[in-house]
Amino acid sequence: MKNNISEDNNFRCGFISIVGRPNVGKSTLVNTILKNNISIVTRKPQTTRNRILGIYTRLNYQAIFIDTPGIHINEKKVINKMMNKTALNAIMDTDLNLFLCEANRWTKEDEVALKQIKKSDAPSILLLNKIDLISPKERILESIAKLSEKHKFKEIIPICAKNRDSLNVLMDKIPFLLPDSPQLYETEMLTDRSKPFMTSEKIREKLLMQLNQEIPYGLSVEIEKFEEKNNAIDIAAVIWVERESQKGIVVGKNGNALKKIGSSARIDLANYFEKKVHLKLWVKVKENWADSERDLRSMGFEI
Ligand SMILES: Nc1nc2c(ncn2[C@@H]2O[C@H](COP(=O)(O)OP(=O)(O)OP(=O)(O)O)[C@@H](O)[C@H]2O)c(=O)[nH]1
Ligand SMILES: [Mg+2]
Repeated sequence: MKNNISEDNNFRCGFISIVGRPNVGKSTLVNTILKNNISIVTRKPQTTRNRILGIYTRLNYQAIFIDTPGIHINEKKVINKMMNKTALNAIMDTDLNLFLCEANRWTKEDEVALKQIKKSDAPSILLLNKIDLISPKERILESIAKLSEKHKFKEIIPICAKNRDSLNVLMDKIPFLLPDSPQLYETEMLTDRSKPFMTSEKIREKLLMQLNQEIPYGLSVEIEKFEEKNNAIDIAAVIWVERESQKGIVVGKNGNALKKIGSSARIDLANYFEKKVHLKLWVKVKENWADSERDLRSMGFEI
């Protein structure tokens, strides 16, 4: 065992799955806890597509947060089934579930997500997120009363995932909810995901942010080159679309849309990696890739 991994007998370490319907703030919560943007966040539902670990290490414990895709209804394509399965696997194989919902909104999809939570043997804490949007604040108490009847939650905690200060109540409880176990990941590690994966996600984030309607859901980003030098990183990436007609929209008039996406991705990546970034983007068509298990596998999705 490497000497920067604790072998202390009193150490606690475990997995904490963050689950809920799309758009409730799961990735925001992981990023705020870790003080690092390891998981992409947008205003659009179904942003996260994979299981992403956020590793939080303290002197006597290591909490391994699992960010998951939002559990959703209308599984239109294989990718949707894969996303829901990823979330369910995280629920079933964990030490603790953090079940997120919006404090002022309970939908059919929340109900579906709760049904999955009920299948887990692990305890679940209900987090009522986005309390900053609630006024008057007494309304939070009404939500707590209503939701406490739905399941035997270990705790119900109102939070604002965007603001770390509001997470104190939750973070104080975390170490006590983890099993006795040696440290699993090295102290410096923040995520299990590779730099090329983070890069493809940050490019996809810009696509999601800048393109409207349905198109972003038909997009995937594959890194073809990731060469890190002393002061710079050379990156080449392919943006896969599902149909020829989508290609024109992503590229835009005179290539303007793609230029804008490339430039905001480059700035973000340079900040994230703290290096100069050279970024080349191509748009290619792979017919209906999101509905093909084979294509999804070849693009690195875990099915
Ligand atoms: N006002 C407010 N907005 C929030 C809060 N937490 C998250 N958001 C916003 O909610 C939107 C969705 O956040 P995400 O973190 O991407 O949500 P998610 O649950 O990971 O979504 P999926 O990956 O699609 O399942 C973003 O616009 C966030 O900025 C919060 O505490 N308050
Ligand atoms: Mg997310």
